[in-house]
Amino acid sequence: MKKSFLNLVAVCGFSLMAVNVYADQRTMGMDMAGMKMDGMKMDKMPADSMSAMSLSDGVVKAVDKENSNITLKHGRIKSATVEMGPMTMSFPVKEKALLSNVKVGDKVKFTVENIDGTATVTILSIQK
Ligand SMILES: [Cu+2]
Repeated sequence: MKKSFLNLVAVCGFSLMAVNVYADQRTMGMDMAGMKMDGMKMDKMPADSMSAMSLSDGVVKAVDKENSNITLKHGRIKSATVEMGPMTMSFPVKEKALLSNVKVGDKVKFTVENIDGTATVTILSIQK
């Protein structure tokens, strides 16, 4: 349930929408008494609801599909959970599928979030 919820937020990109989905899921979770999920959801929520609004610019320097890793020369990053200046560095991606169409040299817009202490690319879109 957590995974599909995160995907939905990433796709819809509207924080208001995300809050509504969150409210529904939370109610549902409480109805299914005994499911211990409220604390986890509450921690995750602020980052997810804001991530779509904080895209950064980057240029792809390397793609490592096997290890779900991408190297980006990036501009300033300021997402809900990650902030850093411009540099070239590699990031793990949240889902392998994010790398399916991207090539070295592509310009991208992306979002990085702190997932379990690691700056991870959660949204990646290729700019034409
Ligand atoms: Cu960096």
